[in-house]
Amino acid sequence: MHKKTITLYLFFLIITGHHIFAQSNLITNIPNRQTINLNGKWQYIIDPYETGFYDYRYTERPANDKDAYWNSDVPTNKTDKIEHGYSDKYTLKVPGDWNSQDPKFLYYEGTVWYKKSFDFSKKHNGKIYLHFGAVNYKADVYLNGTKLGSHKGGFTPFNFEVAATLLQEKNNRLVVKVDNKRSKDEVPTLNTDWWNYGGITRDVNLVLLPDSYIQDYSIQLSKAALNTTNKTIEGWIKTNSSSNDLITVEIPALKIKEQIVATGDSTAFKLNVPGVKLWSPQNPTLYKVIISNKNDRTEDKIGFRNVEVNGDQVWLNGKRVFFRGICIHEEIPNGMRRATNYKDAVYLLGQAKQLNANMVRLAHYPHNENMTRVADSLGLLVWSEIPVYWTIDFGSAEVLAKAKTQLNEMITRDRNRASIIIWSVGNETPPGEKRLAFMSALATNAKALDSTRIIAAALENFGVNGELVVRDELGAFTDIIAVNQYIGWYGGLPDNCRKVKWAKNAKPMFFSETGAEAVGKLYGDSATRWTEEFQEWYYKEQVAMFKRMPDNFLGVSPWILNDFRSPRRNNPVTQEGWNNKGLFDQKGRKKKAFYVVKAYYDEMEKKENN
Ligand code: GCB
Repeated sequence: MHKKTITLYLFFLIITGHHIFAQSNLITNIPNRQTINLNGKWQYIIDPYETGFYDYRYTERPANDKDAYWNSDVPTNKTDKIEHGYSDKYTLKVPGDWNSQDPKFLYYEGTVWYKKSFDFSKKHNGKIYLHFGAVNYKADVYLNGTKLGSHKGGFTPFNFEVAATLLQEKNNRLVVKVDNKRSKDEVPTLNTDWWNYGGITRDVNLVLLPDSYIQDYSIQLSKAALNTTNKTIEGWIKTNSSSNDLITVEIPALKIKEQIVATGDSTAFKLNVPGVKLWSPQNPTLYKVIISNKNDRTEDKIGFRNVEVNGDQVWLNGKRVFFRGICIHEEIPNGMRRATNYKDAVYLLGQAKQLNANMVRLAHYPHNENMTRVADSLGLLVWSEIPVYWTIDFGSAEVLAKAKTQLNEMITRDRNRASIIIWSVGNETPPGEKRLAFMSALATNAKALDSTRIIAAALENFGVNGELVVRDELGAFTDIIAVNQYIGWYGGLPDNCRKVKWAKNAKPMFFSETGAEAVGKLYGDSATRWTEEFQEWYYKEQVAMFKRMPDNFLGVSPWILNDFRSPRRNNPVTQEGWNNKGLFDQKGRKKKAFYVVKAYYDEMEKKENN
């Protein structure tokens, strides 16, 4: 790069916070686009030594190396020696993790090559993208031997443009090298309390678009709208080109049909919507919104609501809201697998509804898009988080860039989901100077990407100073003080809650976690750890403490909805690879503690309605 260009480029990086790997062309609203779905059975090769990628000197194989696993495995003549092959003997379901699909994958961390053959009718005039909902963790993608690109980050979407000339009518060979090895300088890092499910865990689609198309948009209720009788919505539309496009925004139920002249690749607009019904947990009204230009048309369902921090409270649509929350991992315990599809989302969020929750914390990474879309339609408020968890390498600029990329991809995918009210930049990161610089940069970046939502991080540091105070400096950069506390599980017994008095601080205060383990159907007296009675006691003491919280108490999201898999949990009697803090057990049965939390939530709901 020319020196001046480099300077300009670095300046661009600094002012925008974007990293070189950030996807500038991420296409949103994929579920409602014209697509060719590539889910289903994919052939695979398990490759722990990465033989398909490196030769015996551990040098990356050249593009046309016949031993590279992205190249054809079909011999052209009988003397050919080919030492790899894709076969119907070895297939994996996409979307899905590999761990749950064959016992040999249970603990596997490394490379698996996926291959899908597909036909493509060449009738499409326009642009073609290959879109992945997510691949954990690194994906190298090859089509008919040509590398389309790579992506890192196990929980966010990415897409590559596919030249029409690369596609053939029959038997296209799509190969993805998936590597889920953990690494010190990735996000998350080596250390987590969840299963490192590998694979193409979300949908794969070819997206067919015209040459000039609607790439992305933001449509929200205007911040000021609540104080006026004349409500407005505002936002922007991003097309793939900056040509003078005429864009139409329609909301049929509100009798809105407005034309907007595009003024660049991102065009702002504002519309009066006097009769708009606001989205809320009680009435999760969604409107059909159609955005089109001469050639493209995309339809979405969007809710309009306002969320704000008002002093030491959170307000939703101008009224105080209390979070009756619950934390959720993207996992179906009964199948010991990643949750992937619409049915899974309905199941998990249905469990949250049974608890009478109005809020879910999707821990500790962005969940699949079904979750946030179903949350929209069920009226569940959502906390969405990037996997900046525990001991990330806070001193590294590259790691910060990776975290920012994931933040950007999370927000880009989901900024039109009314359910999402909180972007979280991380969980239980240990205080220190480098960490504060890292985490505050993320919080600032999140605000810059979306100033309409609450920015949070789950903190954990509190100490006694007469009263319990949260001592984390990161709290100065977040809109609420969210803290994980396990008083009565980690250290002491549940009645320790009685000795505690939490100090009031100037911001809304949320317990982003609290929990205790219980083995489903293990009964005993409440003083015996691991029994359902112990967990029940824990929650009784916690609830009594909640009721004594200062009046800036915003609510709680207990840890956790379901028992979940974790390789850190090795008690051979009570854990065996499970973290059993669920309110539902491994088989989906309600534990006794479920009813304690539910009763509290029923009471809080009644209070809110009075
Ligand atoms: C926490 C973590 C969560 C763990 C949980 C536990 O504080 O945020 O990821 O799984 O505690 O069970 O210890």
